[in-house]
Formats: sequence, structure tokens, C-alpha cells
Amino acid sequence: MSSSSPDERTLVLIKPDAVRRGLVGEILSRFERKGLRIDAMVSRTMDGGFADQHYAEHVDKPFYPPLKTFMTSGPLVALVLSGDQVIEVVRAMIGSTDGRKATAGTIRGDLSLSNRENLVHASDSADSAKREIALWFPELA
Ligand code: 3AN
Repeated sequence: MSSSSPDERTLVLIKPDAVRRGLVGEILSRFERKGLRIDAMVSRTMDGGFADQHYAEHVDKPFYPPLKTFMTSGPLVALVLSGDQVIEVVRAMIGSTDGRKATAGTIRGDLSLSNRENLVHASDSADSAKREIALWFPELA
């Protein structure tokens, strides 16, 4: 890290499918081994209203109702990770949305066979990270 590139933060959700499958440790371990820091972490079950806020950009999409049902179906683990270029680094580590097509070596590519139950959410831009961290961890914003 140099003084001209201060560490970023990103918001990650380890989704209910990962919790049900006992993959929380596996996923956290990948982030830790990469050298990222866990700045905050909580287990929580989203209600519908909170899901609508988190997925504000998707609420009108056809895939949203089943996504909402899935994301509110049980506890998930929300965390804030920090590190050099963490937003881009974590997006690369999780792989593309559809687990059937995600590259081997990524979390989704190795562990998911679905484009809905794809184990992990991670902020996709600095603006998203700011908004999502403020929503999940207002004490850090
Ligand atoms: P990503 O999580 O890869 O950024 P987004 O933000 O485009 O993907 O979509 C948010 C979530 O919506 C995905 N993680 C996935 O669970 C679900 N999703 C996206 N596209 C579809 C789709 N075509 N069918 C079902 N679920 C989808």
C-alpha cells in the first residue's frame, strides 16, 4: 500500500445457501488467505424491506421475486473487507454471476452450480460499496 492508494472497503454477503451448506469458513478463509482484512462481520436474516433496500437496482427485474425469497430464506453473514483495490480483487475472487459459467478457481466457479444460489454478493463499484456499507454497517459509514 502506498499513501497515494489508501485501502478500499467492500461489502460482502455470504448468502443463505453458503450458510446452509457449511461453506462460511471456506469462503472466509479464501479472503483471509488473500491478505484481506475483516473490518466488521455479523450474522443476520434479512426481511423483505431490507432486501428491497439492498437490491434497490434490481427490484423491478423479473428475477427479483425469487431472488428476494432466497435471500430472506435464512441467516447470511455480512462483512466489510478492506485491502488494496479490494472491490476489484473480491469481484475477481467470486467469479461471474452464473456459477455454471464462472471460472474454475473462483468461489462460484468452484462451489456453485446456479446463477441465483451463487454463495456470495460483493459490491461492484466504489459507489455501491459506499451505499451498501452505509446500509449494513451504518456505524462504519
Ligand atoms: P452479481 O452478484 O454477480 O453482481 P447481479 O448484481 O447482476 O450479480 O445480480 C444480483 C443477484 O441476482 C445475483 N447475485 C444472483 O443471485 C441474482 N441474479 C442475477 N441475474 C439473475 C438471473 N438471470 N436469474 C436469477 N438470478 C439472477
